[in-house]
Amino acid sequence: MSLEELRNQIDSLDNQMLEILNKRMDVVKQVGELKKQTQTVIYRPEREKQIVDRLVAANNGLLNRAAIEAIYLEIFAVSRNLELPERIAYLGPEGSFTHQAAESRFGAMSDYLALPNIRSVFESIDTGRARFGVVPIENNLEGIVKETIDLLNETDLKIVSEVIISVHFTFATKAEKLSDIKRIYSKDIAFGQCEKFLNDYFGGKEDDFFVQVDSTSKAAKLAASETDSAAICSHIAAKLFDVPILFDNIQDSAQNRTRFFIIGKDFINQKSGNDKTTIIAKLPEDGKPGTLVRFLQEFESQGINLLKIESRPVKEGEQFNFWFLMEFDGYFLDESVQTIMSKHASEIKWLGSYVKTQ
Ligand code: PRE
Repeated sequence: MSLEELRNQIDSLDNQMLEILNKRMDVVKQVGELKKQTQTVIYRPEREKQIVDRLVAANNGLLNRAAIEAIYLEIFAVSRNLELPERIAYLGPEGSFTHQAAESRFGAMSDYLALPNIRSVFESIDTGRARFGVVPIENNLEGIVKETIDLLNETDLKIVSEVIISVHFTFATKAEKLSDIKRIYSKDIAFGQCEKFLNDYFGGKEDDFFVQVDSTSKAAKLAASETDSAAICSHIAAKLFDVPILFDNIQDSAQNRTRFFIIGKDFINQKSGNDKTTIIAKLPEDGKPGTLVRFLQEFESQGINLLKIESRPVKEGEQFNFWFLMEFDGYFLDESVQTIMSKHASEIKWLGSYVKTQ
C-alpha cells in the first residue's frame, strides 16, 4: 500500500476516534452534572486505575500497559477538566521533578500552579487556591522528606494518591570549563544522590561551594543567570532554562526513584482492592516499656502487612518525644484496620487510603 493510502486509513481512523472520544465526553459531562448535584468529588484515582487495568487485560493489540496508561491519563485529565476545571499546585518552579510527577498524573492540559516550597503547596489547598497538590514524600536512596510528613501532621489534608517516578540528574552550566565554576546549586536531597559524581569532580571544595536551594529547577534558573555557576537538576529543567548540559545521569544509582503524594482537602478514596493506608501514631509517653512493640504486634495479629515506620520529634517541651508515620497494606474501613483504629482512636490520625502503585 502507498504512503498516501496508509495516511488515508489513518485519517479515517482518527475521524472515528474523534467521534468516539466526543461521545465519551458527552457521558463524562453527564457524570459531572450528577456529581455537582450530589456534591461528590471529580477525581477518582481508584476508578481511573480500574479502567486502565480493565483495558490492559482486554487488550490484544500493539499497545502495551505504559502506552494505554499514557493515553488514558490524558483522556482522564481532559474529562476532569470538562467536569470541573481543577487547579493543581506543585513544588516548582516549572521543570522540577514534582512538576514531572504532577504531569504524569494530571496530564498536559491541567491548570498548574508552581509554588516555591512544600508549605505553600499545603497552604494553597487549605485556602482553596488549588484543589490538589503534588509534593515529594521519599526517595529510595535518601529516605523521607521530613517537611512533607511534618506538614501532614500539622494540617488536616489527606493523601489522595501516590506517584512514583525515576529520577535522573543532569549537571548543567554556562561555564566554559569546570575550573571556572565557583558554586553548584541544587536541592539538599539531590546533592546527596550525586555524591560519587561530586567527589570525583569537586572533591575537597569548601562547603559554601555547594549552595542549597528549594528545588532543582530553581537551581537551573540560577545557573542560567551566572556564567560561573552550575546546577544539578532535571534534564527538563536544564532545557527549560537553557543551561547547557555537561553531564547526564550523574546520580549514584540507576535505580533512583522518588515517590510523591497527591494531597487534597476532605478527600476519601473508595476501596480499590489494592490499597495502602498511611497514618500518624502518637503513642502514650508513659515511660512503660513495650508500648511500641505492643502496638506493632496488633498489626501482626490482625494480619496487616506493615510497609513503613518513620519517627519524627514532637517538637514540644524539653523531652525527646516522638510520633510515628506508618504505612500498611489495606483500606481504612477494612475490619482488621478498623479494629486497630477504633481501639487507638485518640492516638491515630488517618492520612488516607489510596491505590497502591507497587
Ligand atoms: C472519569 C473522570 C474522572 C475520574 O477521575 C474518573 C473517571 C473518566 O473519565 O472515566 C469519569 C468520572 O468522573 C467517574 O467515573 O467518576
